[in-house]
Amino acid sequence: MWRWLSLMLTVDWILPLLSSEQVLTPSQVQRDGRLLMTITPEACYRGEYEGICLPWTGCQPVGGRVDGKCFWDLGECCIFNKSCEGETEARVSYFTSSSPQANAQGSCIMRIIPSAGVCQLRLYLKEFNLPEPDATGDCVQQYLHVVSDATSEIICGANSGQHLYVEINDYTKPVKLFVVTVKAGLQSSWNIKIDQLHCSSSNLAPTGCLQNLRGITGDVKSFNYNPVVPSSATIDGKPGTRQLRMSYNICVRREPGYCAIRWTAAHGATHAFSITGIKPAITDGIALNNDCKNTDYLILLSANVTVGDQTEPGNVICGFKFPDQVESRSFQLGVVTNDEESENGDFDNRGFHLRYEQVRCP
Ligand SMILES: [Ca+2]
Repeated sequence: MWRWLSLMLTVDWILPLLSSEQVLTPSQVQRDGRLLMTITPEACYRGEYEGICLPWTGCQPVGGRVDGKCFWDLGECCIFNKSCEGETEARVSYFTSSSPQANAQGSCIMRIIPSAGVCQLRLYLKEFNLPEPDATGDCVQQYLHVVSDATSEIICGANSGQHLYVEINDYTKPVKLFVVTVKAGLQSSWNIKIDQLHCSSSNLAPTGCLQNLRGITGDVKSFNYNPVVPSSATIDGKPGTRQLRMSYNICVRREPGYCAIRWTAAHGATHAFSITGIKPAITDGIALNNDCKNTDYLILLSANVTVGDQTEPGNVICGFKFPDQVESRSFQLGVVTNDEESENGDFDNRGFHLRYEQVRCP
């Protein structure tokens, strides 16, 4: 309450938005609405959607949809839910496939206008069901293409529950989210929550981390991970890969008093880890270091790899079975899925589903 009151007392531009007697010019509404969305911290929740609590009449002029009252009925809960050709400046918004044009051939575009001082977007894929990549990991039928002034990422496949951070160098440049549809007749669906993260936010991911995990324990899946056989086939008829052809870093936020991370296969199953096919050097499915040349692999720096009762240093991990455990003093997991796979040595890659546990300092 005090926050809102102090805003009302100290910021005189809020008063026109609370008064129905004054008529605002469009530019005033635009400017004041933007300031409101930037500095008013109150969130409101309606079902599974997060909105921003704005003073009366503050929502519709800035392109939101009013969904009930908030803040002891002093404000209205404003939700920014957009689809193709949508644009928003809101701190929290959604990009969905609700438009009839969503699966039409061509591009369905959403533009995010960052507020002053925004350094990153966090995209949470609440729902994300697009076609799988082809047998080599390229997204060819339909994909999400995220473009900021600092980065560009392409994602396809089934990725509900995944997230990614988007770096922004210059907040005056919009970030564009395209869903590009190449093949007609798809029935894809998506609902992406977009959070604008201010440069001073404690929720920022470290620079260079596409994904950022929190908590002492947790798990992580590769994009489009699924333990069943991939649907795409290679030219010799073997199952292709599920992994997207992309290289990125997964970071874990280090909790106070913890010095390392222990990584294991998420459920001990055969298909919790398969990022490389059968190569001569890989007999039991586990391969490390130099045996991972010219293939896809994970990087865990300052790590010890344990298989059975043997523990040895290892930083590069590939194959189709994860070691019993890998303990790393780094809080980053590098994923390298490039185009250097050996011919005929790589197929039926289902990706990875790993569990991590932070290890207390000695
Ligand atoms: Ca592979």
